[in-house]
Amino acid sequence: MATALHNLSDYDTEKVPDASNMCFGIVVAEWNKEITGALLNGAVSTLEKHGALPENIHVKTVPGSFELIYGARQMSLNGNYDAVIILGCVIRGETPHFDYICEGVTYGIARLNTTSEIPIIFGLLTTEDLQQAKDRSGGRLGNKGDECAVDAIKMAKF
Ligand code: RBF
Repeated sequence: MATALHNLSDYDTEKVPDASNMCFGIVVAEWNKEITGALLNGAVSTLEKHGALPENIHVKTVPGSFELIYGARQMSLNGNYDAVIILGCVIRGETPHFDYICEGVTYGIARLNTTSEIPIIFGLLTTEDLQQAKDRSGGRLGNKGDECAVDAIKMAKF
């Protein structure tokens, strides 16, 4: 999570491996589309900045964050990817759904990482309000999509 001391887009470019021979899957949730679209733009542009070819970045959409687990699993089984990134945004509402969805996705993606042959990178923003989500999707605290792209490249190399 971004803090006042950590900008999500701030990283040492020297320490990022070359991604020109890597292939990435990205699963993005349609809920809070304005935010997830900005996360996606950040992830794709950062992957490309480090050499990934546009034809080697495949994007699939799912309705909501809960479906990111299934989407990531399908992409991981596909066999064509070096890493998969999930991108979603859950904003706390007036219902307990926030906690259920956040816990469900966190557990589902964590579990997938123990069974999948490839790393699944966790790009789920869980915020109190829309402003916090904007701050972390290209606003004053950078872009979680950038961070996920860098992590995906590093983990693909790992
Ligand atoms: N999906 C999100 O990605 N972000 C949300 O903030 C979000 N809020 C939800 C709130 C409620 C009350 C419900 C029922 C669903 C919400 N979803 C949200 C959708 C959820 O991830 C999933 O797509 C649906 O529950 C269908 O499985």
